[in-house]
Amino acid sequence: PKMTLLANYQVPRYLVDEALLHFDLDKSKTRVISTLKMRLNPESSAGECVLDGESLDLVSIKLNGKELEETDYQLSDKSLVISEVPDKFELEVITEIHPDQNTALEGLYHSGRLLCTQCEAQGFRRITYYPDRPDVMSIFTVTIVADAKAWPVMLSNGNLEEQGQFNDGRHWVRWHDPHPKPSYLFALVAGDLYCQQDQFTTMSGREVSLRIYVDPENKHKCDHALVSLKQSMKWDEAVYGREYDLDVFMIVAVNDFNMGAMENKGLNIFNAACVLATPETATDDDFYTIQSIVAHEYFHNWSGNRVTCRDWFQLSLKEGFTVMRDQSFSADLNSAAVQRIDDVNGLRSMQFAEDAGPMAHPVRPDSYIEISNFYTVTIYEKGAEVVRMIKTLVGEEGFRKGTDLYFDRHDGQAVTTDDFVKAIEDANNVDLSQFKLWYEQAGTPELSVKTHYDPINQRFTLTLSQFCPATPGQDNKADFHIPVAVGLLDSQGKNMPMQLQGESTVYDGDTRVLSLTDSQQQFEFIHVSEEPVASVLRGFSAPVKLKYDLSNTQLAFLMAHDTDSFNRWDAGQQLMINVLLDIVDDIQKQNKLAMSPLLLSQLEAILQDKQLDPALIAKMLTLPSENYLAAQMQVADVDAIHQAREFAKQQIAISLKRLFNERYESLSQTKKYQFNADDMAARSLKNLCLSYLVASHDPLQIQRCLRQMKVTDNMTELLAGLRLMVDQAGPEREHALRAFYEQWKHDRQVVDKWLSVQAVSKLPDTLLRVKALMTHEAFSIKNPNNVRALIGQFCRNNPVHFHAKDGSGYRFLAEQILKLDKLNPQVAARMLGALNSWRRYDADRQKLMKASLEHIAAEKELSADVYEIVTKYLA
Ligand code: DPP
Ligand code: ZN
Repeated sequence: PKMTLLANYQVPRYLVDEALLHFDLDKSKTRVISTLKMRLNPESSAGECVLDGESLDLVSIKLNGKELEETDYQLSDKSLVISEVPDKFELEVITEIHPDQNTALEGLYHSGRLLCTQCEAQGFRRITYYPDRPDVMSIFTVTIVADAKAWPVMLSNGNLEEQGQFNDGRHWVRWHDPHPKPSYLFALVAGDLYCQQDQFTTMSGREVSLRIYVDPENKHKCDHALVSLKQSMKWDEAVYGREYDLDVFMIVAVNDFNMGAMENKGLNIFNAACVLATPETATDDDFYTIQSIVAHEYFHNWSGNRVTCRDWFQLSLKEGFTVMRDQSFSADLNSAAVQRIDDVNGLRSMQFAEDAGPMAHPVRPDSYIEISNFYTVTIYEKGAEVVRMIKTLVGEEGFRKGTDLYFDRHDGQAVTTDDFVKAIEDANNVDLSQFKLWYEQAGTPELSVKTHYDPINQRFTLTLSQFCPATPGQDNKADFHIPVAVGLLDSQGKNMPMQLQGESTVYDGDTRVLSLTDSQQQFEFIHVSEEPVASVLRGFSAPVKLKYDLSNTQLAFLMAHDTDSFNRWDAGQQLMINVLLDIVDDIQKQNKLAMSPLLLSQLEAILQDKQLDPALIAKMLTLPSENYLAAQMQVADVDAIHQAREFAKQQIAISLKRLFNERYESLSQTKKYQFNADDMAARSLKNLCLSYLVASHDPLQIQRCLRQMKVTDNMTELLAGLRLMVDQAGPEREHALRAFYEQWKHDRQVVDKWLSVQAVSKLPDTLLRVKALMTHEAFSIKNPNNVRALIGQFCRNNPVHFHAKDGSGYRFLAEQILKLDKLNPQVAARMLGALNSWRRYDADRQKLMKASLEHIAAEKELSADVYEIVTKYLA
């Protein structure tokens, strides 16, 4: 497989002004007639015309109406090259494809009872020969012909222009999308689908018809997504001034889907799990995620579709920006503090690991072998942080001015991250040239903080310094421009006035943003009447690792008093990490274990706080995950971490049992399920209390858990109960699992949860169970959601069993990857991520993991997807 380099970018030689596609749809053999109106790009010069194409049966080619001879073109398994073309021409290519044999789920494929497409990034070339790159934008008109009984609904992008019947039982439709778009945004869906409709009136008064298409058995599951869609449309008008631009907006739910969802113009296609929900079948987390994914895909209509990417190295142009937009949407509609905590938690546990490992790459990468491997947490989540920092630097209003200019200047174009930054600079008259290193340099910078208080002169000095470790291909890093939000707290926990040396007035506000641009800088605060505790990196103002040696007492102080809710939570997390790592140390030294009374008293105070949002209480009482703890150690000791966390959890449970009990009972009054911030907060705290009560190892609490499962009206509480039950060996566990399955076996979304909870069980026979479940009727290795629920959860979220000392977890993963690679390379490559941090474990485990990686690498016919990752891991 070969490497593609950003440095080799060249403009396309031929452009496509119009693409007329005709589909004769059939499950096993679909005929595609593509008529392209092409011309020489004025920025290029004439030469051979290269079209991408993979897994296609070529039937015929006509150039300006004349059939081409085999000597006029060269065909390979990746392209069709026509040696000579005029400057302006019409090309007609007929191909045949086989949707029911497409297990990779790229291009046109068959899923359940429907046919659908996935074209991002390079799936369109599996439908027809085409310059399949995002900087070729064309106007698409799509005609679909198929048997009317088998395929009653036939959809594509844009507006429906015409439709009709033939008298042989077939029917046809024609869709026209007036907005020029790259091929990756093309979509087609056909099937016997139920449609739920609604309406939205845009800010300029246009009526848009909203439609969600689902399998008929899911017709009761569309309400939440429709509400979310209307919320998104309204929010994008209010916050970014962006209005929708077609008469219809459609969403289709599909059971077999590699990603979460796809923003095809006017026709979003969703993984069913990311759109369908009822209180009985989906948890609060599902409702929350669905709201944000519906928003994300909708927001792409501007950040991605109207203004798209020049090439795939610019992927974060649309993804980073759009994630940042969906995160602010969720923060506005729900609890901003909880949203920030969850975003940062995800970033630290996933992206920091990626940035510290063998696949580390910049937000704008400069090379790839397989672009599908770059739909990463770095492109998405770190990319979102980078855009968020820009907003922090230019302020809310300045950011809006910048995005207005960006959308205005580049509407209908395929552009770069440089163009994005330039628009913000031009609108605000600022220089972001140093800041742009965030796009170019990989790795997580470390931000070190030192403080000094001079009581005589009442001066407080904050010394900030930065360092970024080397990453593959980047040994030396230049200094970043890091926005550091700080506040100073007095001994009462009140924010103190801030005035820097050289400033004539006191800063107006509790938090101010300092810009660190050198490797080390001092910030001198004057008129500081007592020694403060500095609250640094408030709201997590930059994606860095904070090195700030606060004592446990100072952390406890911030945990109790910081007015920045993110930093308040984070101080608690740091305190927990300190305590847990001490316990790990005691385990390694075989010392007697003890729980920190300081942490216990802090947790007690939080649990008793009646003013604090219950959702925040739940977050503050949640111990850092085993994976995140592992990332804090030089050599990750999986078993000791597990033991330490279990020990701490039990100690907290026993000490605070009365309070957990009271809170649980007070939150238990039965109330019909509603998805709103208050009720969600109450359920999250209630379930957290239950998990601690069960951790106290009091058998009565198991009964309480079973009772919750019995009386509840919603999946949030039912699943929380089941999750706790799967860690309890015995007949009650088996009964609970069986009953759950019997009740829900008709529902794929729920069955995936049933698979997941079993995959993350702490009980010793978990791997055997997982293997057995792979032969269960509920599991198919061809379904990505099944694979992620069972294999993915086991390998990523069950560290003690995945990292079993005998290597059984690693061998299991390798075996599954080799099997999956033959079916679906994207899913196979994703699963490999579980071995990303393999060099951070002890020598024995490293050896075993390496052996599994080598076993995979030895396979002769690996996909480019798996090949790229496995060779980078072993490099
Ligand atoms: N469907 C993916 C997303 O929306 C890729 N564009 O992020
Ligand atoms: Zn996206």
